[in-house]
Amino acid sequence: MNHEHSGFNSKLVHGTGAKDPMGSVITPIYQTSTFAFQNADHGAACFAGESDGYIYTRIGNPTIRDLEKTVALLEKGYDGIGCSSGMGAVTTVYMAYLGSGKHILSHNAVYGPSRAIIEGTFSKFGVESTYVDTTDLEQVRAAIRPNTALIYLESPANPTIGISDIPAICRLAHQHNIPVCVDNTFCSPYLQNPLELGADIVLHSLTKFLNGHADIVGGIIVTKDAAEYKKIRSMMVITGCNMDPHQAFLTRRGLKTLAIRIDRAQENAMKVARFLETHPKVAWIMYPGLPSHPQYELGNKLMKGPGAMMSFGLKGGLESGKKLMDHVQLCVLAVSLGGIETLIQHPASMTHSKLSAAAKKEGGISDELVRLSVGIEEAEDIIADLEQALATV
Ligand code: LCS
Repeated sequence: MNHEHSGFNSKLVHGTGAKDPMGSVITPIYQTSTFAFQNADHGAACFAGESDGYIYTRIGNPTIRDLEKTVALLEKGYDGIGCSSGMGAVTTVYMAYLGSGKHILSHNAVYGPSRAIIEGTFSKFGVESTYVDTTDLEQVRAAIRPNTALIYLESPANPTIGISDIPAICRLAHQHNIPVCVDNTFCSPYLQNPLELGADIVLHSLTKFLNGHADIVGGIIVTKDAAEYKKIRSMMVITGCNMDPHQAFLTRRGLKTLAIRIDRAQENAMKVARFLETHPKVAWIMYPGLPSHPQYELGNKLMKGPGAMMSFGLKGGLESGKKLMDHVQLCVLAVSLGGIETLIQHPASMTHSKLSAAAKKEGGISDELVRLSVGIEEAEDIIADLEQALATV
């Protein structure tokens, strides 16, 4: 059965509905680097794109294809491209659209390495860049240049949780024939579909919500149309940013419970956010489910739920934040996010530490900012843990 018109959970469980030739209910791990051709003509036809047979795992593999097609279905896109990691996906998109003399326009609070690789590496090959606060449409409008070749958004952004007006930015970009790519890692396709909101490309760090169990690193790109797909896929293949079949198998398994995990985690997150908002030691909090979030209305329009990510600052700044992080017992002091366990970390000294002091300042990645990824434990236990750790501050 084709699941194009099935509900979200049915798509998660059954994917494209393609049947395994051996009757295996779960798509098996095709742990092979290469595939035998039926004969010389078949081999030539596979390379010419005239047969859809498999050739070599860097180019394509049935376990990886199952994941790619399922995520494309969830993101309502043309097709998916699995990558070695989220950064593999980000870099593949950059490589496909940028080059000497071209310009990228992006948010000043994207995941640290997504900016650091542009300023530290792509700049060496003549790529220009501008980082603005894309939650302000006027800043985006003012930063577009004749050579802008890609607008790259992250919404909600890591780690400030700022929400950008994806439809308005896409309309503006398309007036200038500029493609828009959205990193949808913080939402997952369960909460937001950027392609439906007007974007041309969407990508994810699969390491986070889509796999959800903190046991793989992976990435994926989904495009709206065939031309973008071919362009990006050939870049992934030639740079060797491909997934591994075992990594794809685990991700496909984790993906089946995406919606029930997110439902549970965001229910917890709402309770944790309300607790932190009224705590006397908390100076500020950014969570899309709280009316105090500056883009609360916009978030409600673009996202089906507020998600499980939040950032906050304590009175007393960094020293207070360090005390909190050193005293949590149930929450784990670790980077990454979107897993079943609650994780706490300090972006300025951890995930975003490679950015210059100026870049951190303009992106609002202050020393006092602590980021929390709320898991699926009992909300009462998470709150009790934060409460006892806050008591030490
Ligand atoms: N995009 C976003 C929004 C991310 O948060 C990350 C990783 C990536 C891309 C890159 O994905 P990866 O290569 O790690 O699969 N974010 C991390 C974080 O906030 N803590 O640790 C990793």
